[in-house]
Amino acid sequence: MTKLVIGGAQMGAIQKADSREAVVARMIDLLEQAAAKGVEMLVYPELALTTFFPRWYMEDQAEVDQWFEREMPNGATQPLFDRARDLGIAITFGYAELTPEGRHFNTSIVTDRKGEIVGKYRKVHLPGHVEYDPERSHQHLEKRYFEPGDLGFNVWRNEGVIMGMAICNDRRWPETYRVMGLQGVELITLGYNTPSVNSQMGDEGLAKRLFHSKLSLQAGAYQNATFVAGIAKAGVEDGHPLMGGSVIVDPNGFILAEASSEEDELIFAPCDFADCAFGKSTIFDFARHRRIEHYGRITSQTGVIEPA
Ligand code: CDV
Repeated sequence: MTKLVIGGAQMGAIQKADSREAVVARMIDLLEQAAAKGVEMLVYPELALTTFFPRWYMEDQAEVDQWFEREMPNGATQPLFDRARDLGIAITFGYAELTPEGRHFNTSIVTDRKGEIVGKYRKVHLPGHVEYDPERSHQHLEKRYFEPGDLGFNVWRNEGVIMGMAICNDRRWPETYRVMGLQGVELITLGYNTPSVNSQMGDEGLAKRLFHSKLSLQAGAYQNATFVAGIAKAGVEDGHPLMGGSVIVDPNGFILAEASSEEDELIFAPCDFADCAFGKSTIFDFARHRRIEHYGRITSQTGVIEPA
């Protein structure tokens, strides 16, 4: 069974005016720090290359498209891929993807330790709204700028580990983890941009928001006997605060490493993937214990249907 040192490259704020090149330089700096700590795989946040642009309402599609990448790697990100390959570190990060057919996705990729892309995921659960909402303290327009991912929750054998990806809001949905759990997942990597403030409940408080994030990540890990790395983009972006709280969680749901700042910060943990076996072969031995004859509503029904 494989052992890997997993790192989380939490990133601090990225302002609207910051260039891709400046951001990639920060990502490479985190990569160098990770190499010095023996990290073999490094997880970056959702939409890691730019500010969290879905907070801005835009009507001009050309203005929207400037936040998207038409190919990956590209000129701005090639230095990151090159340095990761030279250091022998697998990486995963999120970016806004514009396909040759003109489709827009909130995407993440994962590489092997040779810098080759081995997997791609497109965010399934898109939060927020389509039109400008004057009732909210800030906008969250993912439903306007992206279409729901069309690739599903796949896993890949990468560096001796069965790994899969999810993005931000996906972490709050048990289905995300279970679909990968049913493919034997041992490591789920996930980047996020979570505003520190609830746009529809201003007095909610940061502690509750951090709790909900960890609760979801820890439950997903435990209930599927998998490691989970949830890594934030944090800090104040053009006046809009994003929370930190990046964690690496083990298959028992315990937090192995946790960020303490809202800035660029490396966290890491040695992970022995043999630790997934006990849960997968006992209490969460799906083949023995799941009762799919009672789970039909999970895939046949979207919203709540209350009894008459
Ligand atoms: N980027 C996100 O998906 N953010 C959501 C917020 C809007 C709640 C999240 O689930 O963290």
